[in-house]
Amino acid sequence: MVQSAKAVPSIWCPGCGDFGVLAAVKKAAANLKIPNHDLVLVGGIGCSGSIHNFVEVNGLHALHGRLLAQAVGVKLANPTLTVVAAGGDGDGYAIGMGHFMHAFKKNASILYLVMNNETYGLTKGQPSPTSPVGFEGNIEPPFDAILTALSIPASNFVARTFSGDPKTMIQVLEEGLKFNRDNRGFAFIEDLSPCVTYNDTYKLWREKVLDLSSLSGYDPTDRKAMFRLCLETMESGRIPIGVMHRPKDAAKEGLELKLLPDRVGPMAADINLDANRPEYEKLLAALA
Ligand SMILES: Cc1ncc(C[n+]2csc(CCOP(=O)(O)OP(=O)(O)O)c2C)c(N)n1
Ligand code: SF4
Ligand SMILES: [Mg+2]
Repeated sequence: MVQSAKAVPSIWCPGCGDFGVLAAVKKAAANLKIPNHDLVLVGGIGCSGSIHNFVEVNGLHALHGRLLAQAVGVKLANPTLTVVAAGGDGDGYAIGMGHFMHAFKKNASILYLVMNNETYGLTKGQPSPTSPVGFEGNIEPPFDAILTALSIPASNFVARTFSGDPKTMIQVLEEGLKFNRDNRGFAFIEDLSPCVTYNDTYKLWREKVLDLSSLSGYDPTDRKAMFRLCLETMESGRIPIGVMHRPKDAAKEGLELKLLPDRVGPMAADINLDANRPEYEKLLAALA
């Protein structure tokens, strides 16, 4: 159920990286002057997925791993809304993996914000698809969402941020939201958001993150070069952060424009019976 509710006090552990994300979302929305009633947060299942309860906007608590389908539905119902889907690495990259891959191809102008803490925080610290080998008995190599995003040749915005660097997070979020509001398509931001209770990676990540924009040859419009740069950075033991893909041109590729060229979703469509009767008769005739 979509609800516009008063924010409630957060249930997160003190120091959780998700607080940085919450603050950055509020700040980016304020900087872009997005009215609260035009912003919809669709939360996944997990600690991170409760983010919509802590900010006074329209909120929807989705099914586990199905937040993208529900966020795309909200956008297509009313394309004037700014829609942010927000959840965890378990929600997005395990049960939600099928939807994750297709979201890049569908390319609806929504922002998907994954708070990656490399664990299932809410269920008390089991390994997730991004956990390193050895974490809580994990024997599988970790999955990298940025490399996956770069492997799909669609005109998306792709970036990774770190909760320990709020200034950059706000800038990147603003760019992603603007990308959506210009109907340019899907924006994916993975935030490295430590779970201080079950996997406190603040110190490690502070040492390991490397902002790719500081490197020579950095060009986020060149997908191939960025794939190589990310891979090489990871092979050198660092974690790449920054904007990893930004389409060269400003084409408006959002799914909502392809399906609703006049930008009127069902929410604002004229459902008056008489006005729609000729179209209805035409449909019936085509079926005869
Ligand atoms: C269908 C279903 N399967 C499993 C669960 C149990 N469950 C709740 S949250 C969660 C994973 C949470 O991990 P993540 O998405 O990384 O969020 P975090 O708590 O780390 O922010 C799981 C497996 C569930 N709620 N529903
Ligand atoms: S368990 Fe971890 S992810 Fe969940 S609120 Fe606490 S610190 Fe954050
Ligand atoms: Mg998690």
